[in-house]
Amino acid sequence: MDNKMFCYQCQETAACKGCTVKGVCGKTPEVAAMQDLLVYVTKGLCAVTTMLREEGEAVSGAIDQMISVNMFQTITNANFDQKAIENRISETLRIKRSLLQKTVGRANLPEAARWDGGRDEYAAKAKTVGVLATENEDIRSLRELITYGVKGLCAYSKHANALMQTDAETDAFLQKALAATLDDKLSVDDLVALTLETGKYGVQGMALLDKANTEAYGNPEITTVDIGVRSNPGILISGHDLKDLEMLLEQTKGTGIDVYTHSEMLAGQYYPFFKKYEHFAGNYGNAWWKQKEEFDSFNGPILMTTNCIVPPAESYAGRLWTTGAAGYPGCGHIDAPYGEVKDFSPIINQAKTCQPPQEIETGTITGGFAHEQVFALAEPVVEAVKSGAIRKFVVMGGCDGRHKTRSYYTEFAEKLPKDVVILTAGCAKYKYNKLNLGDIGGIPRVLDAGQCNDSYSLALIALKLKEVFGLDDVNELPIAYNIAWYEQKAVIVLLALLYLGVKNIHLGPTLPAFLSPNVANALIEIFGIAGIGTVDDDLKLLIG
Ligand code: SF4
Ligand code: SF3
Repeated sequence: MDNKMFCYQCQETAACKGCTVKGVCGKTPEVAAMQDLLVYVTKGLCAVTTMLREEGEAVSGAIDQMISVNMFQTITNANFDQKAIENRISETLRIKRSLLQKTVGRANLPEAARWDGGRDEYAAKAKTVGVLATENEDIRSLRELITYGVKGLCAYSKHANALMQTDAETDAFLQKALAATLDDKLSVDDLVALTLETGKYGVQGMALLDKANTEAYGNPEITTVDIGVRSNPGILISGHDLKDLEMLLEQTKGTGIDVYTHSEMLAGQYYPFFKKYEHFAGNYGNAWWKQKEEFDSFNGPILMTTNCIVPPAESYAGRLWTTGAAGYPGCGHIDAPYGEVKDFSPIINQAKTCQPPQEIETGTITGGFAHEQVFALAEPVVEAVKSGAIRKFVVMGGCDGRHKTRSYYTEFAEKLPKDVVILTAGCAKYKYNKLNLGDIGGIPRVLDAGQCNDSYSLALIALKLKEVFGLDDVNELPIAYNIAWYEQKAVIVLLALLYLGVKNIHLGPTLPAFLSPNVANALIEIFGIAGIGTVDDDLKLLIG
């Protein structure tokens, strides 16, 4: 076998098996290799920090944050910049070198913790440390399931960190979990237990981010968002980082530039804090994978604060900017340490030279149904369930993607009986949020809580309903789960739902390639996880 690379971490992996020549996402073998090495040295650093904690030594917050950003950089579509990734490897090795000296038991650490090397050695080392370095396919599957869940958790931690919120327990856990994926002594059973524990910290990590977001910006509230355009030049902000949105809105005040949200940043529109900015325009476009056409017609600069970047067309590459964990070679990157203001003036100056956005849609969409807003509506919702006006809820959150098979989700939403309400979060909603599915006695049939991390809200809503209806088990609720996944944030959301005891989740459009047949069977047996079938069959199965 002569693979140029091997990556199977996302739903769009080649032939549902693995990208071996070039990523379907556009990742080159060289970038894939450096991401493999970054994951490896970060796991090595985690083995060191975990040992230090066990030996009673403190680990600084700066190191916790570095580990989260390292893992975030390797999430699908986050960072395509080989140099930036190599710099992270060098910096990680530098930090590890000094920490290693402080450990008493360093002779017992795994090879990843002790390995060191110069840049000229990175490529050769990367070849030996990728996913396929673990031979047993079940151990490999569980190691990767944990690693991908932790990547998602790191992304959410990073956003909370940007708002100066941290949770030392979650950081210690995620580092312990990454270190454990290097440990050849752990059995399949040990790794299964660690997978479930990762879900527990997934809940904790999403709770931290929810607290960070709502303390800074208020609780999301019902909001009608314009999807048309205004007449000023604009800046389009995409991704998940609300702190970046705040800084951009602050710096564009009074400049004659409007700020529009794209894809996952749509949720920024729902927070009360951002409504005071008059130049905060509507949402432009759809989910991440449509950006090639939409970024072209937007005409102004685009700021990617996180995943998901599609390799840009020449027509707008000069207008694409990145920040934080995101990166693309040749595109401008703006950053600052946590707690400091990023200087977005190069983007603002560029916007002043650009034409206003070209209109691609008109109308509005409604969202903002995170936990507090839904709790405020609890009475009519509960009444509607009791009277039978609402027969069922179906959670259709998660990710969107470019595969044609994802039209399943549009069709599923369209064909749902009129007494069923969709609960959603993440960019999966773009498959049905413009269908005008109507309302049930004033309750919209699509309740959008926000970003993928706001799946936490959906869990709180389910727990609240369980309490109101006096049920013992969350699975007794009239809620079905038909979740779409694409990248690793969806993996931590899935593990969090499993930890909360949710059963019979349908996951599509395909099951993860990184689940070995045995691991997939275990998930099916223990949790009733299933793939998707035809729309009509699944409607019968899930709705009845
Ligand atoms: Fe392939 Fe997905 Fe990995 Fe990209 S992230 S290389 S598409 S598996
Ligand atoms: Fe979307 Fe990437 Fe996953 Fe955050 S933006 S849900 S795909």
